[in-house]
Amino acid sequence: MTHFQCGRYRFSLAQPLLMGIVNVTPDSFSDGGRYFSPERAIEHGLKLHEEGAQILDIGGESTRPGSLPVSAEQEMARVIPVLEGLRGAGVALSVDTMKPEVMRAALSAGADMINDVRALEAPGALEAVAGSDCGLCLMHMRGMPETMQLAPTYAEVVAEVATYLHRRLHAVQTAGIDSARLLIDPGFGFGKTLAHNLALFKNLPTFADMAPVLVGVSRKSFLGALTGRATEDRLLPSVIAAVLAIRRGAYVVRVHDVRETVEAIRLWQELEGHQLGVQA
Ligand code: 9MG
Repeated sequence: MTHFQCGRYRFSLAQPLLMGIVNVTPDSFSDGGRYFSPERAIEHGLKLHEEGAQILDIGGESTRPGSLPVSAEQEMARVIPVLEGLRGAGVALSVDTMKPEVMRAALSAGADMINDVRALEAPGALEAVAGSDCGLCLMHMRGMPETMQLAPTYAEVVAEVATYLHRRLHAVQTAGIDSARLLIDPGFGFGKTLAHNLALFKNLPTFADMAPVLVGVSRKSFLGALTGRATEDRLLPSVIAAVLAIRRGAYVVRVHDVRETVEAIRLWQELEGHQLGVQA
């Protein structure tokens, strides 16, 4: 495979991509709900695009540990105006949702990609996306956001996550979806302890051998556990982790701080002459 098919866009797999986070939730994880109004979210998305994001990930339901679900209507009311406002901006638009109704509405409003932390497991999700050419991210999550961090356990985390993602890739391809549309994601922080996250990070090349990989570690609590830094003070750990993820084979990094991450990736590529997928 040479490219990632993502709605109106066809991205080469030869260079990593930056996905900028546009949360449209009142309690959102690390930006304190600062972009909750559609106008502010659109402005923020335009800024992230100018800074170098090739994809914007718009989310109307928090997936932070302990968060409660919202209705499909509420989620659509948050996401669709932002999607419409950014549609002409020349950037690929992803919608972060687990709900088939929201997927359908988002695709009708022009979304290029669906980022599903449930890997299209909800009844009707596969059917909602099958007829389009949108990009898809299939993420591993153990449990659901409300309870996933209570006591996550695995006998062998890397093998279990890899087996799950293999199964989901198979199910999605069996439904007739072209593999050029698919990304996989081990789901850092989604039902994982610090030790699980570290094992998954170390083994990113295993996942990169299966399909192009998306990694989301930006400002996450496991970076706080490793550095002692509070959420608002995790820029440096987030940027370093993004560069290391790419170095270990990640294709897309999902980040809050696009400008700094772009700079760090460029510097790393200049200094080491590394291309995508090359490890130490
Ligand atoms: C929505 N969301 C929050 N964190 C994420 C992550 O790590 N990966 C993906 N695909 N989505 C995420």
